Amino acid sequence: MIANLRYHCLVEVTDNESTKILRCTMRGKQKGIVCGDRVELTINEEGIGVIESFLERKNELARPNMRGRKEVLTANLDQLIIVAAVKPVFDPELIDRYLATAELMPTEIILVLNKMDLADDKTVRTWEEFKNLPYTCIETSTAIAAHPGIEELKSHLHNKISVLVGQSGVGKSSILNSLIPGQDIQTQELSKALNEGKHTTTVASSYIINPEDSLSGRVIDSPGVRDFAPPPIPADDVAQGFIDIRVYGEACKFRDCQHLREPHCAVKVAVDEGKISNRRYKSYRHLRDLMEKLYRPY
Ligand SMILES: Nc1nc2c(ncn2[C@@H]2O[C@H](COP(=O)(O)OP(=O)(O)OP(=O)(O)O)[C@@H](O)[C@H]2O)c(=O)[nH]1
Ligand SMILES: [Mg+2]
Ligand SMILES: [Zn+2]
Repeated sequence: MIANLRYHCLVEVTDNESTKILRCTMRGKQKGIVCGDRVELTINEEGIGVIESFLERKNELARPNMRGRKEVLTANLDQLIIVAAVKPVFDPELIDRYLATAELMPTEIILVLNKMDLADDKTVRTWEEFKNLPYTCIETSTAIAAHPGIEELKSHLHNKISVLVGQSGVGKSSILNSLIPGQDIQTQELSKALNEGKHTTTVASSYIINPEDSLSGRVIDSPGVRDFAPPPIPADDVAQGFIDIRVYGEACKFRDCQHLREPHCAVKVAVDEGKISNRRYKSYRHLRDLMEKLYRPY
């Protein structure tokens, strides 16, 4: 499924080696399908597809909705490309939340710092902390003609379904335009978008990097967010989403240590010694607090 446009959706259909995009209607239960879903459909007399069902999902990218329930954004992903930038604002805690979500799905992760042409020292220092984590980190700029970092990013997309996520205005759609020249995906000047308080990309849509090369990979562009969190989970599971806390936590005295006030906590020691950044530890505490409020075990 390429995109759910609310009243209909676009589905990529392949038969006998040829691939086309079919406009389909959904009924009742199928309204919940999301970009990345695999669907079964029939074609009616007018040549319009009707979604009959969707197949079981390998994984889901989800977040809490306004009522604190799980809302699925996209499905069946191999990789999350978490995009950050100095403008509109560099928000490392948001990156931590995407990282935790990806670790818990689980899925592979790439971190991108876009708008390197604008980067300042403070942002670069915090970015260095992320580079100390065991993730692929790529620095890009779509504003510089040579598009630094884009070829490197492309080399990680082969044969995978990846999704671009991050704050509104960090340049997700611009990155996709650099990856697939000629697609002309809509992007918007920040001042305009922010003044009108709206996001340029409004629905998640999937693109093939190179239609001639079936192994080139696919990338889903998704609408930007202001705020993000993993879907509701027990607070005690949050540590699993922080790879540094998870690794140091193996040496804690208590197997179920939550790294809060327990004695002989290896995570607290690692934070004191600067091996885990204090900022990451704070993100962990905040996300735990949030999940304590959101998660209802029924
Ligand atoms: N200086 C600079 N500006 C950039 C860069 N990449 C993108 N921009 C600009 O940032 C603005 C927002 O880019 P978009 O690609 O629309 O951002 P987005 O993340 O897709 O935003 P949403 O669709 O709202 O989530 C546009 O004006 C782009 O031209 C970059 O590397 N450097
Ligand atoms: Mg966009
Ligand atoms: Zn501990």
